[in-house]
Amino acid sequence: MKQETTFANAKFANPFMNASGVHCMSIKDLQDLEKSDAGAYITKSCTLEKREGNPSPRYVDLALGSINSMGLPNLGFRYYLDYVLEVQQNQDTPIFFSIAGMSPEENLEMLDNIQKSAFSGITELNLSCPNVPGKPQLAYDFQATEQLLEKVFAFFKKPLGVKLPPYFDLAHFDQMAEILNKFPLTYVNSVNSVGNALYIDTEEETVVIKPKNGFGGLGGQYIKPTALANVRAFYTRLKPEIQIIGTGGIETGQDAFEHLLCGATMLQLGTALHKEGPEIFPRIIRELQEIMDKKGYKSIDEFRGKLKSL
Ligand code: RRO
Repeated sequence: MKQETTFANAKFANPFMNASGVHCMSIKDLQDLEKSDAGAYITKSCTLEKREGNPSPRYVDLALGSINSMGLPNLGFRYYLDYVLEVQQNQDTPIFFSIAGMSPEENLEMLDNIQKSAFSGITELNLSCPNVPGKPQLAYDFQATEQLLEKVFAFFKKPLGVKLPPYFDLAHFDQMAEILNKFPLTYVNSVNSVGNALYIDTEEETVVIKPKNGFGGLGGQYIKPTALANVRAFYTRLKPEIQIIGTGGIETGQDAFEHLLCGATMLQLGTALHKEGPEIFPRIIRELQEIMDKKGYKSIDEFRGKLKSL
């Protein structure tokens, strides 16, 4: 298999998966992904207690992407933990389990539960939800991020990745990479949506989503160059044991190829999966394969991370 990918010491048929938040809220959604051609899939970021999230409209597809302020709606930690414990019994590839506590303490409590459970998959700690009013994205606070990771790795021994927001300054890449390199992280997932964008309906002279007066996370084509920069910046700064998941603006085989060139190992689809549904997976696998065949690449390892400078 030409797109076979080794990630977190496990083998996946291809690098494609959903981004947490898209098509993964309910067991029905997750079963659709399970049956699809996706190489892996991840659950909706959860909190200890279930949450309704923000008022609708809270997700809008745009010509070049999407804007959302979902506000972390989810069915609660236990719902997803019970689900992943069940599916891991009948599935060879590890499942990804996303958590996004409203406080460091809540994250620590969920991680403690995961550590003590029989869960054998991969945990993603979301440090970058932009949409909960009054709760800043944790990973923009470098000191708080380091303090949390110190507490986490004092007891957490299972594979763990962090979902990061986009950064926009080389000094911030340097500082965050220096912090992340201190810990036995399995991976870094770059990027979450670009927080607090504003999209306007010119005709109506209004915003397009209700929460936060229209401010929401931007995804899709708008953010691909920012996502690629973040993948590349971390790939070139992190120790090689920390793998990268590339997320942001992946809609075609070409987008996937570019993320892989920058150094990503797994690839997550958010906006494009929301628009197209799980049928996107066979299409994008085919498109990536066409590019690889044309260029004569027999495996992704032959070009991963090998972006050339001028
Ligand atoms: O639920 C959301 O509003 C949300 C989350 Br948790 C996230 O991590 N990223 C995003 O764009 N939306």
